[in-house]
Amino acid sequence: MYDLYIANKNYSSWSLRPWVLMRTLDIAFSEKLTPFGNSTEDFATFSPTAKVPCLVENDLTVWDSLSIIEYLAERHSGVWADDAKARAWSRSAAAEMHSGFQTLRNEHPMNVGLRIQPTEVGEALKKDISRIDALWQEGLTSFGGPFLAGDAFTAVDAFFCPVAFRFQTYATTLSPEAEAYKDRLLALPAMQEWQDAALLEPWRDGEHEAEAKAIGEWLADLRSKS
Ligand SMILES: N[C@@H](CCC(=O)N[C@@H](CS)C(=O)NCC(=O)O)C(=O)O
Repeated sequence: MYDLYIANKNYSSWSLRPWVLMRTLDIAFSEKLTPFGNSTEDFATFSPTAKVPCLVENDLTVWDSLSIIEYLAERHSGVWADDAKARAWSRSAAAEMHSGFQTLRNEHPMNVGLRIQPTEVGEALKKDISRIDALWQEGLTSFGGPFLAGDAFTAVDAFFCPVAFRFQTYATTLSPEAEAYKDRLLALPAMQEWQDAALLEPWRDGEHEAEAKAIGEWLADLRSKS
């Protein structure tokens, strides 16, 4: 049995990747959630980088969302597409997401429960959004959809699940194809489960909240008040 260490579902975009993949592929795990804000030392008790996500299986610790997903791919079918071309494309797109889109990460952080009207969307952010839109259209067109690498949800979709929450929060304008794909990700049972849990979380992390306040007008805060 795996232990998957994650942080708040409302904020932790990196945690969502392996979580949504494991849930959707029915890979059993025990969730270990440590909220932000206690101290990073908490994360250091289970993670060598003091960051989440982190996967533990017996005496083996695997850290970083990309290596967790590759570890799972060695042990479970369906993590990446069966078709070699779709698999190569998926790894390229996932790698691009893993190491890029810094402006999107910084300026439109994941905050599942908020709906925000951004004060401004600068050129660098527009460039990140339009590249993601183009990537999504390319995957859907090349491999036939409804997911990026074909008819099944795989790791490349998991890499973009946090982006779907970001686009929902900031009502990002997308092409019709990308909009439909975003809605498809948001409607997945695992994404609904993550969102429902995020909305019920009682914790508010000062740094994440201040970051969200600076972005623009809060149109709605759907998180539980208690
Ligand atoms: N590249 C890492 C990034 C992990 C990461 O930055 N995680 C954030 C949470 S979403 C974290 O643990 N932050 C705590 C900190 O930086 O102290 C991955 O893919 O797992």
